[in-house]
Amino acid sequence: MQGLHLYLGNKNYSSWSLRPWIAMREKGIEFTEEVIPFDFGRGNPSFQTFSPSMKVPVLRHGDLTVWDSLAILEYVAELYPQKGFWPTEAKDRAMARAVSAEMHSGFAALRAACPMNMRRTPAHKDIDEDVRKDIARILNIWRQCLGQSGGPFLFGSFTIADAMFAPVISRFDVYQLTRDPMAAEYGAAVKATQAWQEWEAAAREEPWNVPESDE
Ligand SMILES: N[C@@H](CCC(=O)N[C@@H](CS)C(=O)NCC(=O)O)C(=O)O
Repeated sequence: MQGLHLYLGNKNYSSWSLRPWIAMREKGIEFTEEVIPFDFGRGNPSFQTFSPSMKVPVLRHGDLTVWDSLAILEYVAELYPQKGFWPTEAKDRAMARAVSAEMHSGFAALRAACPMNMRRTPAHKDIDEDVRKDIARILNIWRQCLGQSGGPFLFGSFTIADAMFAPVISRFDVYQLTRDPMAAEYGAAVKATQAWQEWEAAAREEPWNVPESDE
């Protein structure tokens, strides 16, 4: 089998890149990676050499190109069925897919108001009602999943659902969006993973700054 190659945006800012990366790393999948920094405002023209959508992340596997975070995660879950990317029980799997899809297609207000910026010095940001609703919904999802599974991850062990919410954990921290102890405990479990720590260390080392995301 040819190797998996993941194209990523800046680790500090690219929430969609974090999702497949953290799951693949946490599950011990071998892959090579390439960070292609954004060029905000103009878009990065070099994205066109590997990304049909001009966005990251992109997974290259031989002659296959997969250009969407959730599609990448589904593909690696199929390649490595024994790795537990999804929960083993069909009902848990259905719920994990539902919350992952909800994250993938939703929470636009939170994403727009609080872009991922792992290096941001934690400080409270004033938010509007729409962002408040997004936060409340995310907390409900986490409470329901953790209540059913018993934690420490949403479905017991680390799955794609945790990867999909990983950027939210960073946003909750750096914009100080909640004091909910359940969220703090769940966030701590994800941040304690080797994969999170590696990603965050790399994000802190990056030389690029995107001023509009640094507010
Ligand atoms: N639905 C896509 C969204 C990908 C996306 O929006 N990526 C952003 C970075 S996090 C991007 O490439 N932006 C560059 C641009 O729009 O020029 C996915 O899930 O992968």
